[in-house]
Amino acid sequence: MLTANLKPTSQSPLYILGAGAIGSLWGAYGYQAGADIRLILRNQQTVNDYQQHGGIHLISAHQTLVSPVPADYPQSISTPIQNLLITTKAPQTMDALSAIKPHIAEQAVFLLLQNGLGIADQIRQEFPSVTVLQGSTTEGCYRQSGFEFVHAGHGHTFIGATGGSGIRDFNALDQLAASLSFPPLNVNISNDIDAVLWRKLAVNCAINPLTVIHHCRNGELLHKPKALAQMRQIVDEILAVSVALNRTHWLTNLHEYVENVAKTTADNRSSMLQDIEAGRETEIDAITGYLCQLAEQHNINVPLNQEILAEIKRLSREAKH
Ligand code: KPL
Repeated sequence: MLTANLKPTSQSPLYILGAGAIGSLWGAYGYQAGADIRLILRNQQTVNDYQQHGGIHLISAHQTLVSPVPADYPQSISTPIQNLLITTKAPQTMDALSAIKPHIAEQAVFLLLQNGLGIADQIRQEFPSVTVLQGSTTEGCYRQSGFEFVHAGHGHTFIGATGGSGIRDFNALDQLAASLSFPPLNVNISNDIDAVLWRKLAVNCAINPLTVIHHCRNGELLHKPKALAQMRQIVDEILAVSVALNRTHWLTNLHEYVENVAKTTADNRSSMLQDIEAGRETEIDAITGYLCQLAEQHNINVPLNQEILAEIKRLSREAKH
């Protein structure tokens, strides 16, 4: 049962772990809406740099918002963390959480908003008394530099309780969605968040690594015959895994869905392409790696996804040198 409310109040602020594009988007609009928000940055030096910069600068079509959202680093947190929005990249999540572990309230509520799957289960194992909710967003936002972000396109955000969370209290979820809908952001609840997350996984498996391999923007994948054929094979392999998992009702028109995301985000450089170009670790393990692991457990062949997993790991090692 969901007992706590992930609602920013003066007694329990909304902490945001991971001040990348999505965390900063919620931080900036939440601050503008008057919510009590605190960013958790990596260390004291990052907080100093952030304060010198004057906060988050969020550029959109109409304006540049400057939001001096209060920021902490793990050792400076002074109130127990009851409400936590986690927007770190998947591979950094467990380390970031372990740095703030002493401050996490026993009955805290976490909302995980990131690409990839598999992290929620790791969090539940490490923090068994915490309620872990999950979400998926198609808000388009990217980092221009340091603490400057561009809100490039409006999208949809769904949150919900996954099958594994055991939560049934949809009223509390509704309130939570409303309390995170800082204008112009719009958060809705999904009664089938597992399906939303699985479809997003398919999008990320079929688009992100291929933009790295073909070194192109999302939309260009549709105009390169080899890339388009690979996209379709990746989705076919996901369909085979879904059938083995009995998740066929999640998959209506999956090919069209994935291709449509490539079309509507045509000018985007995928997050994985940006990670590789910046020499950062990618989310491949939580995306294609997660799929390959499930496939192995169910004896399903996913040769192209396996090949792509190995290739991205190789390119990622190369990019770091
Ligand atoms: O989620 C994305 C990402 O880049 O991580 C997509 C939907 C592919 C948009 O670029």
